[in-house]
Parts: sequence; C-alpha cells; structure tokens
Amino acid sequence: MHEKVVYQIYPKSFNDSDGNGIGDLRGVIEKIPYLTKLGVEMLWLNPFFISPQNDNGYDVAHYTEIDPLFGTMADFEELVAKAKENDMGIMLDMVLNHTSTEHEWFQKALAGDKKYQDYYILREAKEDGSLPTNWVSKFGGPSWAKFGDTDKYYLHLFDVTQADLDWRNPEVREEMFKIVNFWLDKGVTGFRFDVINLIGKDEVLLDAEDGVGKARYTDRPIAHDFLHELNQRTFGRFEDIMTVGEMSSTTVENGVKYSNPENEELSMIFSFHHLKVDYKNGEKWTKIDYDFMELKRILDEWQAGMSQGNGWNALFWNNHDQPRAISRFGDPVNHFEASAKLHAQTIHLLRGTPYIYQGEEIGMTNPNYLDIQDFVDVETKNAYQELKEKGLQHEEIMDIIREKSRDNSRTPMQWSNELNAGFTTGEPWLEVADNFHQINVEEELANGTVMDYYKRLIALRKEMKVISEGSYRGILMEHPSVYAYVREYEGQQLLVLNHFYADPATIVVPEEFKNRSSKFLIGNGEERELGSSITLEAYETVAYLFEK
Ligand code: TEU
Repeated sequence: MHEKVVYQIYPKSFNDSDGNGIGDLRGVIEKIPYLTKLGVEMLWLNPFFISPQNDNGYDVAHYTEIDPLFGTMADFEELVAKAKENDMGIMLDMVLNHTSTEHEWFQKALAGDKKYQDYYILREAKEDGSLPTNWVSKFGGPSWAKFGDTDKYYLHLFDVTQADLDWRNPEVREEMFKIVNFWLDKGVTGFRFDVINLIGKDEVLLDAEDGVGKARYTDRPIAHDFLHELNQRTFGRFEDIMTVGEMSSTTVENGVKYSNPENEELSMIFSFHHLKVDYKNGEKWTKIDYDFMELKRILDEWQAGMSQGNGWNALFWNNHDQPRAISRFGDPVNHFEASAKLHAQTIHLLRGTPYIYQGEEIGMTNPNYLDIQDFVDVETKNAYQELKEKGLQHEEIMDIIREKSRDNSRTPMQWSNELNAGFTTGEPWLEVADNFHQINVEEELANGTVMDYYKRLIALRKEMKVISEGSYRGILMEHPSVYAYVREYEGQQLLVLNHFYADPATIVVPEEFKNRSSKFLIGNGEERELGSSITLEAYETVAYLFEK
C-alpha cells in the first residue's frame, strides 16, 4: 500500500455531465482516462450522499443513498467498475461523527422517539440556565442548539444543522458498521473518516477551562476503542482496504496509536498542524506571512515521530478545506512551475501516502474573488459575521477571507479555456477562477510541465523502496529557507533539498555526503553534480541518490 498515491475529487466541482452547474458521478466517469494517465491508484470522493448541502454534503441525511444532484447508484456502480478496470480503487468519505438534522434519525428523535433521541448528544441547560457546556462550534458560535420544543439542547461541533452522534450508544455503532459494510459490498476499497477523532465524547460533559472545548472531546481514549471495533466489524475483515482518519487537532502520540498496524485501527491519518503556520496565535481568520521554520519543524516532528512509532502519515498540502498551497506557500505569478513542483516534491519524497487534490496537478490557484457575495462556504459566511462583530472593516475582512476561505479550493476544475473552463455548460454553482484561460488541463497537456512532474514523482514512488518504505531523518533544520531531509533504505540514501523562497540559497553539503558519488534523481531546475555546496534557485527542489 505504501507505493500508492491518492487523488482527491470534490465531485461538486470536478466535472458536470448534465449541465446543471454541479459536478456529478457521470462527470467523474468521463474523466477516468485522464485520471488513469496520472498513475494514481485510489480516488477519494468527498460525500455525494443525500444531503441538504448546508455543508456541501458533510451534513448527511441518508448514508447509503446517492443524492440525485450527483447521480444514481447505477452511476456509482459504473464508476467503481470503470475505476477498477483502470487499476484504481474508490475511497468514500464517511461522515460518522454527526448527521444532518434532516436525517430520519434526528427527525424521529425530534418527534419524541426515545430510541433515536439516544442516538444524539442531548443535555439540559445548567441550573443557571446557561448552555450544557461552554464549548464553541468550529463554525463559530455556541456548540449547543435547542432540541425542538423540549427543555434539552443537542450538541453540534460544526454547523447547527449537523448534530453529533453518541458513539457510546451501541446501537449507533451498529448503524455505523452497517453503513461501512454496505459500501464495502459495493466494491469500495478505501474510506476517509471525517473528524473521526472527535467521536469519543465523555458521558459527563464539562465546561472547558479555555472556553473552546477541543480538549474535552478530541482524541479521547475511547475513540481508539471505537475505531478498533469499527475496524474489526467492517474493513478490517479484508486485507487491502485503505483507510485514513481526518484527525482535527491530534498529536503524534495519538497519530501513532491510530495508524500503527498493530493497533488495527486505520491505515493512516491526516494531521493539520503544518497547515496552521499562517494562523496568527492559532487563529485561522487572520492574515500573516506563514512561518517557514514552524512549517518544517512540524513536518519534521510528524515524519520522525510517526516513523519511530510505526505510524503512517497522509501527505498533503491541499484539500477541499484548505486554500491552494501554491497561493499560500508559493509564488504563482513569478515562479508558477517552480512553486508547484517544489510543493509536490517536498511531500512526494517523504515517508507516507501522498494525496493530490484535484487541480493541484495543473497548478490551480486561489480565485481571489472580489466580494463576500462570491463566497458560499458556511464556515466563511459565519467567519465574516464574527469578524464584523469584532469591529473589523469590510476590506480587512475580505483580505482575510480571500486568504483562508475553503471556497479557495472548491472552484470548478479548470479543464480548458472554453466557457466555465469546460466544467459545465450551465451556470457553475461556484464561480470559476478567472485565470482558467492560462491554467487548465488542455493547456497543461499541450505545453505544461507540472503534470508530467507529478507523473514522475508518482512513478518514482512505485519504483523505489527508499521512497515508499525508507526511514526519515531531517537535516539542516536551522536553515532559514530550505527544508532538507534524508530517506534511507537497505544501503540507499536519498538527499532531498527543498528551497521555499525566491532568493537563491547556498547549502554546504553535510559531511556524510561529501566526496561521494551520487545520481541527480529529480529536480525542478538544472540537473547538476552535487559538489561540496549547492546554490538553490527560486523555489528549487533537488533529490540526489547515494548508494552506501
Ligand atoms: O473538516 C474538519 C474541520 O475541522 C474543518 O472544519 C477544517 O479543518 C476547517 O474548516 C479548516 O479551517 C471536516 C470536513 O473536511 C469539512 O469539509 C467539514 O465541513 C467538517 O469536517 C464537518 O463535517
């Protein structure tokens, strides 16, 4: 499994086959030949189950039926078959921490059915009338809302229309197993579990000293028990199912527990600390230059820590919740190709499983929308209101939102320079980025070099055990602009140097590599011998192979 690369598809923005402005499953089927050429082995699709779309499908109203917006079960079965024909598996997104408040279970609970009230986390207000706990929602505001006309409140760590499930209820866990087994029976060979480290809420819920609450419900020990049980009752019954947990605010220690094969929980995890180095005081909705030294410290900490504990990292810069890395950590105006290739190589030669988010392989950027009306994401809209209430001016808020909004990565895939970038013949649900004339698949296939670079990196992972299985060691950790590391496997060493800025940087080659013959394996600049020092140009990345 360690030689595989995953491609993430956000179906709503990938390809619209029927002209309603929304991407769909048949649109994905149409692009199987394109995806096959990349050389990826797994396609992760964000949720397309029945949903009111308040959180773009992460508010699930039926877990085993496909929302007609995206197509039919027959379409899905065809997609699985077509992907399999091309040696690609399908990874589904399981949103099992919470359901939509429009889910039948929640509706039955509201109607007074005690069985289904026990599916959710309902609590009475405190004696002084305040909410059950002082926890805040990750989408802003309190994390409790009135439960119908009862004197209780229901927990929602995310949007008010996303009610948290009570995994301590064995009937809830049985429902979860049924859902995962249903999709396994459909031939699914991968699962991404949404915010799965939040499912271990305590029975007695207490206020949080910090008034936020994360520590009260994140990485609770019982979450590991629930995940092990899920493993044993569903995907763990098979040899080759790839699973990944989205782990909001987790730790290396827990990351090892979640992904060490001996624990029989998950194959790997997503951690996000490296994507918070442009959060001022840990606060997302701010605008500051990113902290490179903190970025490489975190990457190094997770690589070394997970390697030592035999855990396994998902490696990524981009997904449907993050701004585009090339806009965030690169320079798409002056160093477009170099930035794109630098980011790709930095993670594709690390220890773990690389994820490519749709459009990353052609260098898609943030759209830099003009005004708040151009944004649709619920988290972004809530943030705008909160920042306004804090007294920030409109343009200051817009500067922050243009940097941080999740809509940055959800703009329609740019296939060509035709109308709507070839994504739809209808009105796109979200505006296409205005640089699609220059940045699109057709242009890239005809004249670009970024996609080919991704193909080479994907191929190298298949060919070389030093990449797929090798150990990890960070070096030159004090260097202010270069993230350097060494991979080692059975006598081979791979030295990777990644320069994250435009001004040239000269590296004195560490003693252990001096006066040794090496092979220039891959780089985004001029191929050259590695002398006693090397000067890296703007956003240059190089990798040299040594035989011991
Ligand atoms: O995201 C978890 C999460 O914490 C997100 O809120 C994300 O980290 C944050 O927006 C980054 O600023 C998962 C899904 O990926 C996200 O799309 C869903 O909105 C969320 O869970 C709720 O299901």
